[in-house]
Amino acid sequence: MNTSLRRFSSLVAVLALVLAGCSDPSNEAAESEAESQPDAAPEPVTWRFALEEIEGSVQDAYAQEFKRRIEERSDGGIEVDIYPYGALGTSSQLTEMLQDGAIELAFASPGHLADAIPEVGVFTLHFVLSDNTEVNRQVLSDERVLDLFQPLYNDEDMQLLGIVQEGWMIWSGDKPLRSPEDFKDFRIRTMTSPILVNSYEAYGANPTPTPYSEVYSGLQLGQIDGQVNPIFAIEEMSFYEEQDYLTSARHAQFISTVIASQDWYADLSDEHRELVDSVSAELNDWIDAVQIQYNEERLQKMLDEGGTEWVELTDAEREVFREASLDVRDVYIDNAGESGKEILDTILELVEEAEAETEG
Ligand code: 6CS
Repeated sequence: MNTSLRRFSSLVAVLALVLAGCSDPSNEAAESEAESQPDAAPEPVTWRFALEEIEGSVQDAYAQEFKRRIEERSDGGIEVDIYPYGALGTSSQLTEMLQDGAIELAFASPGHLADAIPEVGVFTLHFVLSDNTEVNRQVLSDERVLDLFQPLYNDEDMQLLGIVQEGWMIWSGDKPLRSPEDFKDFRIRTMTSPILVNSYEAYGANPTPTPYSEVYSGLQLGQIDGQVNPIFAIEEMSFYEEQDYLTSARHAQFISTVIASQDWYADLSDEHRELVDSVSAELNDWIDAVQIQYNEERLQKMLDEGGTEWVELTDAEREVFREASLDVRDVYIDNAGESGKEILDTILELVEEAEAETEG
């Protein structure tokens, strides 16, 4: 997006925040007010945290726990306001607002963010991470991975705070999707980054990148045949109501990243910056347990309701998809260049090491 358009959308966002009646949008304002009235109890500073998902989602659970820990440990000095999906804009708009300093914290999923940072497209490739959640946690928290990504986020005025897994990506459709033949001409909705289109074209599908908010109507109106998301999202966004089958290939985890405005993060006091760092590090393990629970419970809920069938691919069926997915790694490297290749190689190496350790 060009600069004037970005400024315009940020202005609209700031207006939305003011109209929403949020407290003083500026940390500086709150801090200087406290200085000028030494006897008054200092006003808490407000940190705004925008989500790409609705209330009750995995991102919401993360943000609520982030808020609880930050507010408790700052002893009333900080208030975290959470904006669920729909309050401020689409995923890409949230990222732009954060880059312009209109919000302090947000989730940014690679499925949308790879437009701005092609290297994060690595998390949208299939069969790169392990099919073991524990192994993935170890890899995603590894300093080597974070150090490779941090300068790329900084170049885009963002600070990367953590990489979060939200559950296995599940294919929902009007039929089981057991082989690339089943995907032939299948109109599957993907997130908006172009690399996802390549992933599904490799299976013979007809991918349609669309914002999250338009998926349900797309299914309802028959504009798409299916979509791909973790179980909790398929349930809470009601996608399953329009679909007969859920197919699990364990081909990828839904990955999101937790980001802060880089200027805001750099201007924090040492104490507040350490608080942000420690709470986000703690929440990596915490959210893994929560997402597993959410995904299990919501699958049960959908199956109990009836009308949705669960299909689990065999190892042999998965292998056919794995082989079909491999050429897309070259497309990723063409887009993301040397730094993208280094990231892909590092992740593959770390997954192999961690899997060997786990099996050992
Ligand atoms: O499919 C999407 O676009 C969205 N899915 C999830 C689970 N979270 C955010 C993302 O935008």
